[in-house]
Amino acid sequence: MADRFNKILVANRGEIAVRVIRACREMGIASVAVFSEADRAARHVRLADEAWPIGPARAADSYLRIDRVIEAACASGAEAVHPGYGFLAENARFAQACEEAGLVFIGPRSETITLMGEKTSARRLAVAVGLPVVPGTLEPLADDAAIRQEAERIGFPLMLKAAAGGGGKGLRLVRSAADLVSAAARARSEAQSAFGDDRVYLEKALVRPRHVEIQVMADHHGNVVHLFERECSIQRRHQKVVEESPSPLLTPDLRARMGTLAVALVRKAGYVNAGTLEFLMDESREPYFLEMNTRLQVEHPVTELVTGVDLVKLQIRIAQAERLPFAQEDLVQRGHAIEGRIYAEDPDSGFLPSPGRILALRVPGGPGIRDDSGVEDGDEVPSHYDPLVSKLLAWGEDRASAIARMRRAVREYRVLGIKTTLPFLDRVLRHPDFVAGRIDTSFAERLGRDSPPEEDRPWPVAVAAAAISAFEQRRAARTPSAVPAASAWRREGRVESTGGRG
Ligand code: MV4
Repeated sequence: MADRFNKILVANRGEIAVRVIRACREMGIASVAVFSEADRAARHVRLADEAWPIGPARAADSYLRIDRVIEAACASGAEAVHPGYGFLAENARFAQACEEAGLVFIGPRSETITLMGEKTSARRLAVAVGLPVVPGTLEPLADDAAIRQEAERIGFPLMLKAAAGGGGKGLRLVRSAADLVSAAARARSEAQSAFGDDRVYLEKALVRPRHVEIQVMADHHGNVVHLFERECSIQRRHQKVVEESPSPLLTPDLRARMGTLAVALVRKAGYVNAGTLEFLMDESREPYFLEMNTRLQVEHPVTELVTGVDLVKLQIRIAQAERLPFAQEDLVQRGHAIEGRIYAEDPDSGFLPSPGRILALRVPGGPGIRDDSGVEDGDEVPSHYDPLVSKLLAWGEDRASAIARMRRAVREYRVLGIKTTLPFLDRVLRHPDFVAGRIDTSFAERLGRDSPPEEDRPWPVAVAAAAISAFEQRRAARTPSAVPAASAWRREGRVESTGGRG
């Protein structure tokens, strides 16, 4: 077995940097934060054992600078680097730069990142192990003639996708042959500017699909397990809003089948560490493999809550060349977990970013609640980065109790100073279609377009004004918990208990 790490550099910011630093602390490993000029006083910087500046606020000049992150890692004496998600997490050149600098990249090998980053090579691998893929091409298409020919074979509607893509970038729905060539030109130029690679391929378009993903974990000794699924259909503009496990849609049989196939792909790829296989499901619940994400995902805590496995600690142990401490048969999904993402965005103004200073913060707690946050009271939410500020999670014995806890916690949450998506989460959690599990990838888009009915608004303007004024009085007086604040909270409690549906 390789030596245990003494020090890990966390190449990220916000809630995920906090999450990794916490895991390090629990394992007795020193943590090194890196920070941009906008993040000098950020929570991840305050929580880490040491912190190194890596450049100006712009991510391209700091968190995306491979040279500066590697330099900080070497200078600090860290033995390993945790990339979190986003930024450099799926950048094969970064993983390679770590390998070359003698640093352990906490994730898969750089060649595996390259293999999965090329969507058509991931599809070819999936086909080779018998995973169902959406009908389409297994190679990028050379020119318009090839695109036309393949499109006729596959049939419309279809999706044009960037070979180097992933997420929503370089994605184009094409409804008919008439739109094909112009759509291809746009997809190519979008892919070129986003990935520096203009290759595209085709897939048959699934209508109103559902998005289900399988978490996998593999060690360096050939042991591979899956940790069941996460349902991620509630997204808007390719931003997930609510995730849960188990998926209300999967049967035990389908779950086992998808898990077994996921494990087969991981083995075939020689994949190591944490990964996620994305699937789309059509109305007949037929799953189709889409792509593999070679990182820890934002929504990993829902898997942690139902399996009891700390995925970040497990990632670190695997990177230390330890063996998986359990076999597939030891894993069970217990109860139900739901995550709601809290973004610094204003749902009442088309989800415009809402950076600024957090003037007051009350984080919910109590039975079954977890809050993974990158901020504290008084912190600044910079405008330069992803607007995700926190993830609120609830665990319950079944889906109904998880929903009830989540609803309770969302209304306990108070954020003053910035707008957040908490009111939108409240609406999702109370929507009859969500409660019934009738969700597909168009659910949140539709909900986000409609303005909420007046009686559904959880925090009337007058109550918010009272809370702000109470907060300001409290701050001026420098006395803890003055009476007006307490009564404002109490009044809202009454509104909730008499006004809510369901
Ligand atoms: C699709 C699709 C329909 N058919 N592929 C969007 C993100 C990327 N990972 C894959 N995406 C999609 N691929 C085929 N063949 C629809 C989407 C899609 C989507 C998928 C999951 C969740 C939300 C979505 C929103 C729009 C489009």
